Amino acid sequence: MAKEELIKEARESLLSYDKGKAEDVAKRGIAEGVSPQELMSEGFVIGIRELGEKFDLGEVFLPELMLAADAMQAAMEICNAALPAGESESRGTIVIGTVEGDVHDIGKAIVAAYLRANGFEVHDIGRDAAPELFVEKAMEVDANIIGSSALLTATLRVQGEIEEALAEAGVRDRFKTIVGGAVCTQGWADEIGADAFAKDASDGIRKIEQLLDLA
Ligand code: B12
Repeated sequence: MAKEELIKEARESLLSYDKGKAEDVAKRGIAEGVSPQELMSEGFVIGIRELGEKFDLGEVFLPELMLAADAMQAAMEICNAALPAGESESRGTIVIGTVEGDVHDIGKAIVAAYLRANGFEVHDIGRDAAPELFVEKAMEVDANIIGSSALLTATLRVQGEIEEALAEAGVRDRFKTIVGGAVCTQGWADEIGADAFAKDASDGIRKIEQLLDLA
């Protein structure tokens, strides 16, 4: 089957909240040589965003969104498992999580998987993570980078609280910070004093490489 057709099917599987179809198309896509990155970014990610727009317009409701998110997660696991293995020597250590009050973790999981595939050591602290947890984990693993994800207007401020928690602990200079998520912008990163903003996973890799002088 043509690549375009598989990618279209990936998108449609989420628009019809069909987990079985999503898993099936992810497996078939990979078996037929479509890159897992492309299947995600051109297929599943576009599908879930289209559904978000429909949710915004009141055309679909939370139960459907939850079903689609479940399907997306299943497909993402299949795609992530097919990503090439990273280099054996770590290129840098990253602590990543979704901020307190926010349960959206699909984007964060994609970024974590891309980072691993690009040779970084990743410590994923999950979702609904308090600012102090980002700081503690970063100190514990002697991270180079702290990455936070926020998808709600109401939880964006927590990314600023991470900056404050780092300053309060007297360790702001020890780490570089990067922020992302649907409602996050470069302007917001500048406002809170984060070192970088990334609009998607590939941009995240690029920005992290720049922050660590690897680019
Ligand atoms: C799926 C989804 C859900 C799922 C989440 C499941 C899960 N496990 O993640 C469920 C159904 C649980 C959900 C719940 C809610 N949701 Co919701 N959800 C979405 C939806 C449709 C897609 C999000 C997604 O997964 N996108 C795909 C991923 C791949 O994209 P992404 O997250 O943006 O990540 C990419 C980049 O942003 C970037 N990135 C992200 N994080 C990071 C971090 C770093 C460090 C870097 C470098 C890069 C990076 O790279 C990623 C990969 O390319 C969005 C719509 C949208 N346009 O985003 C709404 C959306 C975010 N939700 C919304 C809302 C309102 C809610 C609820 C409040 C609904 C309710 N009434 O209860 C609850 C919130 C619960 C909570 N406390 O968190 C609103 C937020 C509006 C706002 N401005 O605040 C949105 C925008 C929908 C809408 N248009 O109204 N949601």
